[in-house]
Amino acid sequence: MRALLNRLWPRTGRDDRPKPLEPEVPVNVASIGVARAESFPTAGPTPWLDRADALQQIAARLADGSLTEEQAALCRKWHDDGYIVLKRFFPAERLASVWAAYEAAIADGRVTPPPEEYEEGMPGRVLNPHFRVDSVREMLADPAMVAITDLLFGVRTLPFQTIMGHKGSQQKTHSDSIHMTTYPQGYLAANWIAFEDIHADSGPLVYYPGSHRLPYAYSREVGIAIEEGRAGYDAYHAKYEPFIEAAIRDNGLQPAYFEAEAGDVLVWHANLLHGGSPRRDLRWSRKALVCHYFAEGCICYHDYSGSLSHLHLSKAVPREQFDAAAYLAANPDVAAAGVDAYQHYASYGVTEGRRLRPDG
Ligand SMILES: O=C(O)CCC(=O)C(=O)O
Ligand SMILES: [Fe+2]
Repeated sequence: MRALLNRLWPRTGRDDRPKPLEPEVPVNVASIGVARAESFPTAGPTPWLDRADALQQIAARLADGSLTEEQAALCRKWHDDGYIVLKRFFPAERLASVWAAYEAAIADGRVTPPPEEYEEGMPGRVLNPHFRVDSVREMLADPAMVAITDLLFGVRTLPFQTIMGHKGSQQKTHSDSIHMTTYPQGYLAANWIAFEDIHADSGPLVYYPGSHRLPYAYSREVGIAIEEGRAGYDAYHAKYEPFIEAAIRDNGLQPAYFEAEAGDVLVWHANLLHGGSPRRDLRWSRKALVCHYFAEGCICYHDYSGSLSHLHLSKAVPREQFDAAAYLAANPDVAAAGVDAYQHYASYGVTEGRRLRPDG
């Protein structure tokens, strides 16, 4: 699959990539006090594969040669079901080396799994290990992977957040839109990478094909006040989770389980319902990395707590004072990825504490 994709998207440089998103109604992040869905205009653009004419658009792009058959098939699947599966996308050697680097980072204390009841060889899930482990960051920013998210949104996408873990999360069914919300709506995608063959009893990822077409359910829709969202997750469990369970029941949605082979990737839509199914046999591990991407140019926030993403809160050096050559010299992986230096810096270099110059 990966070889196929590399042929589909040869690395000819960043100029091949689509442009960043341009919101129809621009919003200045500095003017947003409480970042909840209702604080933003109801304005597009809607992602191209969520529009009513998406299938005609796919056919037209296929006909004019701007999409290959393989790309068109991925786009149709995304439109119809709200997810795609990329079989054997990452080869075994890559998985092994990234996992070994992650384990080494746990062993030497660079990465600290949350304290929880100890299970032999199975520490808890770690948020954003890519801040500390280079090979995880490279996997998040993998050009073939980002080419897929670029295709699905038709605009340039940026790697954003990672979660890595040894075992099933048993996380209740949800849409990521309440946790990683975008303005305009719908410009978030996640990919779930299996690091081993996933056993049916390990608590595989569960997802509901077609659920991406349900109306987005934000805190407002489920009656969670801003004070409740800021106080912790009680209201989430009491109001959001039952709301989603009822939506599944009322719409007759059927679960599917990602019983993946090592290296398979499932990419899900911003509004696809998913979670971690119950671990039926606690002896099975479920090694995986989840990577989240959003469209460059959108505003990313946390509807539940009403806060802007860390990406918008940083005190970044303005573009006029930024020395791109020095930044690329200090960060060779960014230079190798061929991305715009300032965009990289502003979007996540700041929060990762990247150096601006080789000497400082
Ligand atoms: O891995 C899982 O069980 C669920 C992960 C998830 O929901 C997420 O990362 O958004
Ligand atoms: Fe999620």
